[in-house]
Amino acid sequence: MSVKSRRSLLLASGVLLAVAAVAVPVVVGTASAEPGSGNQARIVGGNQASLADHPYAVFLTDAGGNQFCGAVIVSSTAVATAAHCAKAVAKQDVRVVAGREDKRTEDGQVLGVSKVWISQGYSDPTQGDDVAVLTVRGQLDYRPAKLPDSGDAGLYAQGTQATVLGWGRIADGGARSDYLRSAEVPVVSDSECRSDYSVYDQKTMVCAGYREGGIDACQGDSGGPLVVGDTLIGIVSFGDGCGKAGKPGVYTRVSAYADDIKSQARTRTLFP
Ligand code: 4AZ
Repeated sequence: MSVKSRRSLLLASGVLLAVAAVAVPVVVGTASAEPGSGNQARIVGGNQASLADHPYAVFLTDAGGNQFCGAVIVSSTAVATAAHCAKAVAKQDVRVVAGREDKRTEDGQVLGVSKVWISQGYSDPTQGDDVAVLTVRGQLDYRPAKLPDSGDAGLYAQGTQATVLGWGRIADGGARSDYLRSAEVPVVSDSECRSDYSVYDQKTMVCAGYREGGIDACQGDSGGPLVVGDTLIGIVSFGDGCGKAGKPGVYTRVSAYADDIKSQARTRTLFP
């Protein structure tokens, strides 16, 4: 593996470290690097997003209440997240927090986890298969995201504008966000992402971001949704830093796992 690949690997394991430190990510933006101007600039200070628009966006905390990852509601009993998030904290210590835009409040609901499914073959975010489904104890009261079907292949076309959501860092190495944030990022072509990341695998990953950087997911956003409308096309997985030119965010390609996620979303545990 190249030095760069190893660097990505280290970065990808940042979330695990972040759990110990206190979660990280969120959506990043720097004024200088922003394409165009106008409303894009609002992401800089943190483009606050509304759960009324994205009710399926949830976050994960450890037993101490520290947010360490994002996740996305896929049914009344399940959330999808990144495999590296599901492995970061023991099942009995994970809490799913839904309906809470501002981490400092007690809004919404906090549910434990009765079952963890991790994609077979997962070893590290840079190797793909970075997806997991958590079955919750009880019922989620918020609307799920839609999963892509065969008719949604076009959503992965280069230039499709997608929305990434999270409570992670608002700058590389910066502070976590208390509020849900969102950013609009275009899908990057497979050929471009392959030249940006030697580890890129177009079957299991999809990239999104601007060539010039500036708008991106960051540590703590891992596991959270990349949507087009209400359709989940990606799950925040890894990247070389946040918002760096030529280093778009890498997401789990949800279409490759939609059947697995759907079957897990139907899971009912009799004695959770
Ligand atoms: C992380 O460490 C992470 N810029 C998540 C997303 C990105 C980079 C790092 C994408 O969780």
